[in-house]
Amino acid sequence: MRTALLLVLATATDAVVELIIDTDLGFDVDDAGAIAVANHLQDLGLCELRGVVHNTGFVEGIGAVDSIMNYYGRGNDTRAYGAYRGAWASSDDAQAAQDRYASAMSERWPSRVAGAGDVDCAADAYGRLLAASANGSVVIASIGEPTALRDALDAHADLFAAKVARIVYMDLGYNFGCGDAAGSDWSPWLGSTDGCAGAAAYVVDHMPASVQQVFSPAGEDVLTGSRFHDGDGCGAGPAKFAYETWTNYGSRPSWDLVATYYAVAGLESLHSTATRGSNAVDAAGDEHFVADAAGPHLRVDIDPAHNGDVRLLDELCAAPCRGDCAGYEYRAMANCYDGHGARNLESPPDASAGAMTLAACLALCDATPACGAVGVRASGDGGLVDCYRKADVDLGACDAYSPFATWTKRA
Ligand SMILES: [Ca+2]
Repeated sequence: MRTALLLVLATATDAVVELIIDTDLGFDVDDAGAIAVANHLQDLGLCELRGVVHNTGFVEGIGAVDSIMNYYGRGNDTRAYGAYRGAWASSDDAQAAQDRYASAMSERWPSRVAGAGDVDCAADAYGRLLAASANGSVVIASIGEPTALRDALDAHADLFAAKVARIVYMDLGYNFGCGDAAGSDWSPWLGSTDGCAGAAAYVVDHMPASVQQVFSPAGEDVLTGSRFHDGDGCGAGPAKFAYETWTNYGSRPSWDLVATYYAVAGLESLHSTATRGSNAVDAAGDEHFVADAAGPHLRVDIDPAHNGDVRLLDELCAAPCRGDCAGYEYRAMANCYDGHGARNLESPPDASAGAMTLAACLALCDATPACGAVGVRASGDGGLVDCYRKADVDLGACDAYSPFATWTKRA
């Protein structure tokens, strides 16, 4: 029997996480998913995405970042961006290898950033973003090679010590080993490791002791993308486009989405456990983690029994929010209607209130006295949803595994 997946978002904590994402978007697609997830988490009131820094020599990478941010209504301040401008992954071959969806994305979804030259260099961007943040408030999701981090740490170690509470690295051989170069001077994917070699060891060794360093190898067995294609398909926008393009309508492990989710929702989210220890990183980027209750580092991973439940990330990418959804709780694949866990409020009862943004649909529910939830499904490919207001919702009695999702008002 197929088990219904009714997934609940992490409960909001008092502190809203001030998030910076440090990404190598382009070669792989999970960076696009991670930025979409962060935008959804901000829509839910769980974080403030202060900035995004791109960390390879792929010129168009930060423009694709801006396409995603624009889609979620957050692309209007290019000072929130930075881009690495050194040698790493900057050759013509490396540019081509990293343009798996980025330039096509920027053609379809507008970006005011044509390339790395339109934004500050990464170290300067870190300096400005950190200087503008409260002490001890910033969490960094490092989901690429730590080249920009190395440059920023070299220039602004004092700001890292003062402003950064935690950094969550998606580590392993691709990111810490400069595109799987494994200590050689050549990545099989991106060519010369000039500009990247030794960056991971430098960053881990030089990060101020006050910054909690967390290593997240998780996500290999959590697949993202299928929700875009199941049944009627869900969602819209540039992240969906990136997954469809990169995976050829398949799915892809969720390393960067998991690390970004941890950065916002904490290390016990996603059925995960953090182990304290000491992680020694050598010049090749190889890691040697030793569990130690008094160690300075944390390594976090998902309970393998729950990999399927972490499909939540897929749902976040598929459900277009784009606005303030903080007063509502998301239930994936729940379809509630007359006789099936809810009372329909539309007229006629099975009609839709119309196609609109999810935020507009929730606002419509707020303005309707009896409304306790909305059911939504993707409406066309413009990022809108068909909106159905509901009363008297009993989620346990709703149909599951449908193209609908239900957002219930928080108590
Ligand atoms: Ca990445």
